[in-house]
Amino acid sequence: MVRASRVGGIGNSGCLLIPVVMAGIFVGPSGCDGRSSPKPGPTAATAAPEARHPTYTTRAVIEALPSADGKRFLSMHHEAIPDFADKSGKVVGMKEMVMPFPGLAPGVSLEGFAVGDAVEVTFEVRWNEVPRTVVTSIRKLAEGEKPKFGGG
Ligand SMILES: [Cu+2]
Repeated sequence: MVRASRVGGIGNSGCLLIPVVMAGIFVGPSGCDGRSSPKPGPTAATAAPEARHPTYTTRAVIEALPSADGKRFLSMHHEAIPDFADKSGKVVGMKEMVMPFPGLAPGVSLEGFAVGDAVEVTFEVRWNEVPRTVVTSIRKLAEGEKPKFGGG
């Protein structure tokens, strides 16, 4: 595999730092010493590792089970999640909605579950991973226990 190294030579040089000498600030000679530039995104370095995978428990109704070919995910209508935080960690809440849950943690089985089942589900949100949403536990609600939808 040949890379077109002549095209866009600046972008391929691996060092995009422009000398700042003209600013009169001495920053040292090694402006490009192999430190990888930080990825764009939240300041994850300040967050505790476990805080990057926040976990939520909510009640839901199964709308669809994953298809065998993997093309369709588990889909559930979940209750509002008032403490849901966005990628930056800010609590923004999540309304009730039908939402796909593409990830299942190891050991989590959907055997015995059916469309229409009312469940309690716990899931992790892994903002920088695929799948982003991973179910870590799911259980059927007892007879008579129902998720609350529509502000009811
Ligand atoms: Cu949702």
